[in-house]
Amino acid sequence: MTIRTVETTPYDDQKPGTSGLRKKVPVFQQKNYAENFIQSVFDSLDGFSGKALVIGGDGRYYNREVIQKAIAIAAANGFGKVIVGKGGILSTPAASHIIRKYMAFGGLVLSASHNPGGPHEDFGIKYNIGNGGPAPEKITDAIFARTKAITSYKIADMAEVDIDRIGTVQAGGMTVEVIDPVEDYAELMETLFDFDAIRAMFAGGFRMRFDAMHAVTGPYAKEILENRLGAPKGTARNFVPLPDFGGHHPDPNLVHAKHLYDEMMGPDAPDFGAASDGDGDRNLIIGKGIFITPSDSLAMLAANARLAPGYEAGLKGIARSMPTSAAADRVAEALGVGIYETPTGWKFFGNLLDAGMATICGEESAGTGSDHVREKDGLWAVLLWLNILAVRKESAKAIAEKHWATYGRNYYSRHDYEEVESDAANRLVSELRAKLPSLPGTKVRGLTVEAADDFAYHDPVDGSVSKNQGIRVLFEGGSRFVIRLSGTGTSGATLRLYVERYEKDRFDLDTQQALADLIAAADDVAGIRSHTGRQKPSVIT
Ligand code: G16
Repeated sequence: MTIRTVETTPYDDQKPGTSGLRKKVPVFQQKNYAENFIQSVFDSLDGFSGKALVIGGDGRYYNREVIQKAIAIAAANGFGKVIVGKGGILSTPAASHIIRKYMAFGGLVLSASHNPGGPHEDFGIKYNIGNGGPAPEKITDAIFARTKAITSYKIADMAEVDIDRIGTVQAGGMTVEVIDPVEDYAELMETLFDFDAIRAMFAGGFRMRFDAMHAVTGPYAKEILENRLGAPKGTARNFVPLPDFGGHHPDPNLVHAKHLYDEMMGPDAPDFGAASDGDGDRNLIIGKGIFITPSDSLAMLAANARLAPGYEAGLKGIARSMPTSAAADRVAEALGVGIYETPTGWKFFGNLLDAGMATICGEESAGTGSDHVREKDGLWAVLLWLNILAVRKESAKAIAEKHWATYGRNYYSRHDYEEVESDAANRLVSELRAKLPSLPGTKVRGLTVEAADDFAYHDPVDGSVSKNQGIRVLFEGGSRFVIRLSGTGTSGATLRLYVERYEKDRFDLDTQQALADLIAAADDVAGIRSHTGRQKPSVIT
């Protein structure tokens, strides 16, 4: 086997964001762009010689090409084995599980998550470490530094590997094993949930709709929901993964999964509706007649987790990202377990999970998961809900209403201003940051500011500090708004405004009306409309 060393020039825009490097496909198609990044990943790691690397993606456009490049670069760099999902497919949580189960050194996850796919849409590469989770900042910082200095990459001269045939072959001087992407993951789910109880619920006529949005969860949902749990054929919709997701955004929210929402609010709604995103780590939960926000879902899952066999022993703790509502905090308090507030990004949960400090984690951005893997997991959240519904024998709506009656309700919404001009967005943030010291004690729209800061996270496990993770303005009485710039977009800047208000007694208010004063206060304080030139957000969830 010949190894070629190819000279290259660095790109200056390969900084990994909230979740790996995400760019438009034509950017990735530039000469050596993917090669540079993959080599920079390997150059930032130590001790992988002879070890296994997992490679898989969400099947989006350009997935197959980059998988072949990654295999050849891994071979040239001395990996002993590559484990690839058949067809290049592995959902992000399944990739995390495979890394852990087969004790691989790490993995490359090729995905741009919920972003659209296609020749002019998004692609992404993320490196996950041996615990199965996204690389922590010290590794992503090293990768970025390397991308700016790289002068060559190594690649094996080898024929393309047939990734559509399950089995093991020798190629490029290493072992390449092509695996069924679903089997291991489905087995893991069977160890966590009461499949008999869920099967009995379906047998009793329970109706569910799962929208895979033509993305990676389709084959997982078909196998688990329909084949193993006996849900009627047709329960999983849009289950064939397509390279362009059928031309849609595979983003399970109220905008891109509006058809599901409308069905669930309609007169003949099924009992339960759910959807997952491009790479299978996000989830949308809609009961008959009720949308459950991701923040509420986290709290409700945590409060009821003991009903599932995998969590019978109780939770060690709960972790949520800072912009996620405090609904889970009240559950943690009632359970007498720790609650941890981390920056946005699943990578920040890794240490807490590894240290056994948290069992369940969640984010407002439709991500929920547990210590079974080190990624958020869309289908896991759906199965935990099904397990809870099967045991409690109540509707999702009844469960939500009882939850609020017990803990109170955190009205919550996120407003996204997408593709804002980057300079304008940065100006808004820096002006707001400069204002922070003068805000406490002032009154806006009848609300008194109690505290205002730029969130900094002190990791309780390794002591690392992550600064500037989102601006918080907290009002007396527990309401707040948070402003931060997204780290996952690929064009311009996306400004996110998160608003939250806690109510002890009123649970039937319209969310946007309940939050109207706070939304107006955020605009007064931050000048969102004047800076962005937008009169309203692009997406409200
Ligand atoms: C990624 C991260 C999440 C984060 C989300 C949104 O999710 O894994 O932790 O909450 O992005 O991040 P941002 O607000 O910076 O856009 P995914 O599903 O895109 O991989």
